[in-house]
Amino acid sequence: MKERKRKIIKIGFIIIIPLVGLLYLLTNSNLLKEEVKKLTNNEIKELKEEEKFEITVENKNRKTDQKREGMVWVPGGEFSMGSNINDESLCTIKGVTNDARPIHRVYVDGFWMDKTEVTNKEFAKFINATKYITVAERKPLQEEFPGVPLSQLIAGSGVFTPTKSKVKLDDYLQWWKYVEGANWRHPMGYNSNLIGKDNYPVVQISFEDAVAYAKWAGKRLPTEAEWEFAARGGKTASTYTWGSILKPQGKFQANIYQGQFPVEKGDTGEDGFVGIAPVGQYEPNGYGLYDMAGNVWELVSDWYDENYYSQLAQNYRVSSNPQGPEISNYINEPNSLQKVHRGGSFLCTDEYCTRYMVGTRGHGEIKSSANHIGFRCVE
Ligand SMILES: [Ca+2]
Repeated sequence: MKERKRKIIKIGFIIIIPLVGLLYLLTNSNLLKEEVKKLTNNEIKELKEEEKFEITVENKNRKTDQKREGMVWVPGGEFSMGSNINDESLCTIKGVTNDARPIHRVYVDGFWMDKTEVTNKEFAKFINATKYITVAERKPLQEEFPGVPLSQLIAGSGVFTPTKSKVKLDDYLQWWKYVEGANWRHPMGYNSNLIGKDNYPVVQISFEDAVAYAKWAGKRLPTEAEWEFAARGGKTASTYTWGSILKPQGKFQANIYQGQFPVEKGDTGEDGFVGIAPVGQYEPNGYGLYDMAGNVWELVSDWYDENYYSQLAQNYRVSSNPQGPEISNYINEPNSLQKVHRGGSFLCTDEYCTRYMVGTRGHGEIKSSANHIGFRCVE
């Protein structure tokens, strides 16, 4: 069983860790049998040779007529999307950031966006009003996971569990555990709670939970293109949401991870926080948005397809309001339905998974959740 899990998931989970997705992977889903058009290696090489960032051109129609509480106006416009960062040092997997290439030209309309990730306090209002039950709180059904023994069908979610000693960073199951009873109310399991954490981002949220919240709030999730336009804050080609230097004047700009990963007491909290932080603790970006890098990953509406950027670059000079591919396509887990996640988390380190770099991408299984994944909304 353990060997099978390792074999099936060895690459994708290192990026996002969809632990509930483990259950899905052990079933024989045939949901993704459709052929997706693939570029040849030569075509991809040509696209990459041409790739470059061009200047961001914002729309002029800045809305000032009406304000939205807790939101800022993102003007939209035309920008260069993606990343050409050398992948060798990221996530210890060669080629892992090729999904963010080539850099391609995209236009998005303007939109309102939440200044911060949705907090526990905000999510609690939604739960109180609707009595909604999140995916992690539901007992997985036998018909959903026909290959999984009944004893393993327990409600829970993924929790980062530091290792006792230094480990090789090639198997995330060493530090990610499926914990019974872990959900948004108990992010680390039964023994954890939200006391004093009203202003922390809600976590242990799966895609459908985020969509349900957004609908209740009269909002929606951003597309991946909207998210990246917003995260760049009007800047062109910068590596981070705040610029091109990780620590300008020696000052951290986001809650990420310093120290030995993923060891117990390894997180030194040099940036001010060991583990997750309340929202809005660092300077906002050019649009007044907080925490677009680090703290928690953010769910967006697009399906994940590692070749999507190549397809857009091949088909359009400028892709207008791209909504993502029609269905997910991830070669390492062809039977897993994956959504895009963006921004990295408090667990991202320069040693492992530097996805706080603004153009890079993450992804995770649609039903899964973990204690480093949250979201924010747009309208
Ligand atoms: Ca930190």
